[in-house]
Parts: sequence; structure tokens; C-alpha cells
Amino acid sequence: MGIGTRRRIKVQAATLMMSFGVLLSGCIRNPLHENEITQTETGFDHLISVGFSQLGSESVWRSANTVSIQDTLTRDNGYFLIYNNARQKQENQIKAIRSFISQRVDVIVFSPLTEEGWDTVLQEAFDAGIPVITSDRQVHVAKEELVTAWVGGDMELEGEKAALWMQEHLGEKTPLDIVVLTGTEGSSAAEGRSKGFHKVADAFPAWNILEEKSGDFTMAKGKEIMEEFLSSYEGIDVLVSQNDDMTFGAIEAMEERGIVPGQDITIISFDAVKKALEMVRDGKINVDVECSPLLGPDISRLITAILQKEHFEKDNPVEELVFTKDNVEAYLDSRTY
Ligand code: GZL
Repeated sequence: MGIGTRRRIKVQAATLMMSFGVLLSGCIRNPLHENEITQTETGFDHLISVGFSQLGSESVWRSANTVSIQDTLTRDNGYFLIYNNARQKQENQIKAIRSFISQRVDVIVFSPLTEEGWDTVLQEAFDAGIPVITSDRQVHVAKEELVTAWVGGDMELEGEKAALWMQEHLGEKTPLDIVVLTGTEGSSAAEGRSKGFHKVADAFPAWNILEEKSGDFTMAKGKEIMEEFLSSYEGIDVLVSQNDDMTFGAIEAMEERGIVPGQDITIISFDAVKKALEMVRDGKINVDVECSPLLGPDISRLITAILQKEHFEKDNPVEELVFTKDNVEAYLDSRTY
């Protein structure tokens, strides 16, 4: 978009609905989309109204994700943000999305707690001509056009990266007793990481997965389940923990029993928040697979492309690293969350 050029972007309900393949008969017309949204050098001359349903505040990662989006979709950047924290309940997200529809926002952004159960409410948004961006987690819907675009981490690849690190550093033929702390049941993050991990690990018969159990991505539950694991199994070799908050809880459980994390039990974690990267540096966590929460700028770029009817990709996986003792020092100072 050329600097200094004024673009008159007419986002007409009919055009917008046609671009989403909506039949015009019987649909809610969205008067907001008949406004002219003028692209100026400093942004739109009308604030872009965005309804953002965040699934909760269960982890350090989630809080960083919320801040990234709130710090990007600001009034100075041309947005009017309506934020709702669903406190880990899908019904709260559905209520929030319905509220956004009734307020006729320009765009809906949400991080779905779980993959299933969204078809009805997303059909309502679609019928209202409101584009929907899923942020971070993804949904399963019968009609893929109900989701305009997604941006987030490639969870399956993250799971594969964890298993490949184990293969390279522990050995595919090494007999390993493994326990897994999985994330929120039914979430695309937990499903994807598990799928990717098993895609590699299931090929190695020497690797024995003793048990996989959900710690719901929280520190408290992660500690509770790790205590169960330690009481149930002698000689656990590896913990795979699907987020750093559960890892922090698991490490507490280990240390309370005199177990040295990162040595007596190899620890593979996900998210790569600063506190965890410091533990990687200190040898308490052996490898941390990054999942970036900093999705605000990407979401803003998608909103602009959608509203000005420019090209955009439907799926937008973000680049992510793997941290070990060998490379973590270089990233510690710049990690803001
Ligand atoms: C991953 C995200 C997960 C994080 C957890 O993209 O959905 O949810 O790994 C967070 O920390 O709770």
C-alpha cells in the first residue's frame, strides 16, 4: 500500500457477503460495512471495531498473547477493541461472539478453547457478514469458509520437534520410560502436539510411554499430575510437558522428592517463556520448543488485508525455534514474557 496515497475502501455489505459466499436473502445486513473505511497515511479514518474473545488467563503464555493483541489493536493504530476473557469456558466465548455480532463489529478474533462446538455461532457471524480470525488455537467446523483466516504456532510440528530432539539426544534405541503432561483436553494445542510427538515416537519400540494425562496447561494441575506419576512409576526417564506452566509445577513436585530435574528426569517443555528459558540455561529443562504468543502484529496485518480485500493466506503459521543450553543465552535478554 503506497505511503501517502489515500485509498477509499468501500466495504459494502453486499461485496463483503459475496466475498464470503453468503446468500443475500434473509441475512443480517451489517450497516457498519456500508461505511466507507478510508485508508490514510496514519491508518483508517474510521476505527476498525474488533471483538476479541480470549479463552482465559491460564498461563504465562496466554497473558503474553493477550498483551500482544491488546497492545497492537489500539485506538492509535486505528482500532476499537472489545475484549472478553472467557475464563476457560466455551460457553463464555460463544456468548461473547454473539455479543460482538449484535454490536456489528467489523472483525471477530478469537482463540478457541477447544476444537469442537463452533459451527452454529460461526455460522451466525458468517451470516452477519463479519469475518472471523482464529488466533493461536484452531477449530474443526463443517464449512471451512466460516473461518476467514488463522494465525498461530504449528502445534503438530512443535510436537515433532520435541520427539526429534529426543531421537537425536537420547537415542531411538534407548529404552526410555516416558510420562506426558498434555494440555487442555480437546484443544488444538494439545491435540497437535500429541499428534506430532506420536508421529515420531511411535516408530521407536524402545520408548515406553507409561502414561499421558492432562494438566490443563496450568502449574497447579501440572504439579498434581506429576505427583501422581511419581507415586505410580519407579524410574521415570523423561517428562514431556506440553507447556511451561505445567513444567514449573512438575519441577516443584520432583524437587520436593529430591529428584534433580534435567538430570534424574529429562524434561522436554513447550512455550519457551523467559522463566523456562532461564531453567534451560540452568539445566533444569533440557529442551523447550517455542510457541510464539506475539500474534498481535500478524492479526493486524490480516485484518487490514481482509478489510481492503487484498490477498491473504488462510493459514498463517509463525516461525518458531527450539531452545537448549547450546543456544538459549543469545535469546534470554530479548525475551519479554
Ligand atoms: C499454544 C497455546 C497454549 C500454550 C499454553 O498455542 O494455545 O495455551 O502452549 C496456553 O501455555 O495455555
